[in-house]
Amino acid sequence: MAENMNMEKQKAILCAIYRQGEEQECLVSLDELEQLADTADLECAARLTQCRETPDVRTVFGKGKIDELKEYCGNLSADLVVFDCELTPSQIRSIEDSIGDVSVIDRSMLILDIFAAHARTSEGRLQVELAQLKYSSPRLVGKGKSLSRQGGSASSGSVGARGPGETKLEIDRRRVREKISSLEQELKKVEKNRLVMRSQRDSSGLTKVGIVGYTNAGKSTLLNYLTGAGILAEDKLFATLDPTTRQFTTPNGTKLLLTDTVGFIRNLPHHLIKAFKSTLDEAVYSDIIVIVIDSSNPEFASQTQVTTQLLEELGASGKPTVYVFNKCDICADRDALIHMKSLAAGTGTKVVFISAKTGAGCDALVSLIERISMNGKHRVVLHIPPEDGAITGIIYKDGDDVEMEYTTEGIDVRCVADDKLYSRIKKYIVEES
Ligand SMILES: Nc1nc2c(ncn2[C@@H]2O[C@H](COP(=O)(O)OP(=O)(O)OP(=O)(O)O)[C@@H](O)[C@H]2O)c(=O)[nH]1
Ligand SMILES: [Mg+2]
Repeated sequence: MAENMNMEKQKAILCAIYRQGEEQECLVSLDELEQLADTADLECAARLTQCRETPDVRTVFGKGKIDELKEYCGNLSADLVVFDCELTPSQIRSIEDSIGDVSVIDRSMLILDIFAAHARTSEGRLQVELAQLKYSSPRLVGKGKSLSRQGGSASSGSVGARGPGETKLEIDRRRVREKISSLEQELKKVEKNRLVMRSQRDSSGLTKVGIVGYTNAGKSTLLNYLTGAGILAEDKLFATLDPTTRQFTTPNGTKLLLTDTVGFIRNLPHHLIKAFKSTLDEAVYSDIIVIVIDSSNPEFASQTQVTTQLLEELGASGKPTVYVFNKCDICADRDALIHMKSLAAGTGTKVVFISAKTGAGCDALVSLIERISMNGKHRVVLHIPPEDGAITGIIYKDGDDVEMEYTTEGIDVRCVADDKLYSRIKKYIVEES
């Protein structure tokens, strides 16, 4: 976030608990929390973990660990404590009371903060502001945290203080409720626009391709490579929040609509999924789903699982799907990739290896998408002698993308034909792709 570039970074302590035997998962999740913190321009000063079966109802950590956290906060002059698990408002208050003058937030609040900084469209901003009001504001009543910023605008302020609302902390519940319902109404209006745009896209008859995947997998880079969309693509989590759709014409002339969407992440809280339902629906309403996978990330298999599970929850499973193993230019673990490929083959999912950065493999991806979109149809070039001109009526009626050129030697036709039409026009075919 450029606005913080000249400011000293806030120091954060990352905290997590894990059950016996689940330390590894906990560390992976903490690595990701650190990446989230980095995206939010926080410096990770320390990590604290504790093995316990259930979180302490009041303070998540037990008494001894909380004292240790307090000591860390003092010694490291920490500004913020981020818990990887979801915290209740009262847990936040209790932890803050126990550790002194340091703000406490959870993973969801951190993600919301990043969303607030990255939302560009009015729909994105409304979604974030609403989610912040519903989720963060009851949690931001701890000490020292003002709700002084306009929610959704990333102009200034620090993490944990980046709350929604128009007045100070004292904003009363009634006003919050009013604000929520007015935002919901505004959002409904904006969502209507999205529905109109979607139905326009539906009526275009073009195949819709949803580019989905774990955050930072390279979705925007892929859309940029194919269409020159100029979307911000960077080594940060949730660089993209608002979906972008671009038309793309394959070398064979098939027109596709490609949509880049918000990335997925493990433990994405349900309220966030709900808040971003209308944007995530862009993927659900696609005809073909392209799942971009960062094959250079050691966690790519679990990330793919998170993605497919979320797609299932959103109701997008069962569509023709392509696994795109991206970043092959820097991928280290070829054995793991081969293993994934065989797993994918077992489910009937098509697999392509690419580098969206160098463009390697992208041609193969495009022709695969094209083949799926043709769904058994044939793109053909015909030459029809003048005496058989009557067949053009049938081609116009049953064919797609029909182009005809009349010459003295006959009629040159380009079209897309299903099996039935194909068998009738077979003898005129001069080229097929
Ligand atoms: N080496 C290499 N880097 C890549 C490739 N594709 C993307 N990247 C890099 O990976 C980072 C993330 O790329 P994005 O396109 O922003 O990823 P995204 O999936 O859109 O991420 P979010 O919008 O944050 O969910 C950027 O720094 C890209 O330059 C690739 O094929 N090879
Ligand atoms: Mg992106």
